[in-house]
Amino acid sequence: MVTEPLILGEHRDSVLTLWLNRPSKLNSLTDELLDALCERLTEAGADSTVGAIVITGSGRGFCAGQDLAVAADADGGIDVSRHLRHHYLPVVRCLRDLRTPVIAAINGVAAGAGLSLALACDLRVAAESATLVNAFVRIGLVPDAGGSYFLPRLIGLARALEMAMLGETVDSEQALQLGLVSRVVSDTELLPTVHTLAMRLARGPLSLGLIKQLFNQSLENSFEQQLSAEERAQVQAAASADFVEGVTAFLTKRPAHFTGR
Ligand code: LHQ
Repeated sequence: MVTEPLILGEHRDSVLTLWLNRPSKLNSLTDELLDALCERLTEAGADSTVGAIVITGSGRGFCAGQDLAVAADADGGIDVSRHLRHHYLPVVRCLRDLRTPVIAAINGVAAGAGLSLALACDLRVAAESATLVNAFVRIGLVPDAGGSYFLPRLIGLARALEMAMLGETVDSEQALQLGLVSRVVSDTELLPTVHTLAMRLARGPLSLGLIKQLFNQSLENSFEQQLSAEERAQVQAAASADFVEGVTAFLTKRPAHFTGR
């Protein structure tokens, strides 16, 4: 029997699009799928021809979180720590640590750890028909895979607690209002729109990676620590060929052509 790859990929225009690919189970997560995703992300981070990454889902769902039917281990129990430490956390850390920008193209339902995965990305664009569910509480769990970290930081404690404690389905319009996603587009326009956005990022300057790092650090840092971090990042940015190009382009009134160096 030919088995479908758990992750499908397309590398075009300096953009790597990755599809979580278990459509009959709404792309729910298995250890194997998470490991395959981690491998693709790590490879992409080391590939200078990949300027931006898009994560989306095959079929009608984005990702329904852990596959609850296969979570049980050989002895019938669920070793949650093992799943988290060895399979989920490497993916979430990778998404955060990558200099390459990552966009979640939320094409359908994002639930449980599937929502956490989307929250760990740098930008989120939703299709009109997409829904977001902090489903953990519905099955007696707590948000994991970074979900309890990202959600209050993205939408504030009060809204995050409501979403996590009630586990209600949030539609794309509500998600936009909450700030969970930054754009909503029609279902058919989702991938073309996100591809264009990703191409823009892929053609961006070296400072994009520094901006990602800086803003993520800012959530932990004091004001003084952040001022120092800004200075360090700016020194690096100002030493880049892209800065020279940006200033030259501005002064000669032409568009800048960045090379990511
Ligand atoms: C699924 C799933 C799924 C298996 C849909 N599993 N089959 C936990 C444990 C260990 C370590 C790490 O972390 C975690 C954290 C987690 O992520 S816990 C899981 C959190 N996710 C959920 O609780 C979501 C469960 N799914 C749902 O509530 C619904 O399926 C949603 C609201 C996502 C979508 O509803 P519908 O659009 O009505 O679709 P459906 O329910 O009919 O699902 C379609 C198929 O996908 C169906 O299979 P079938 O063979 O009957 O057609 C579902 O059983 C399957 N599926 N989610 N998480």
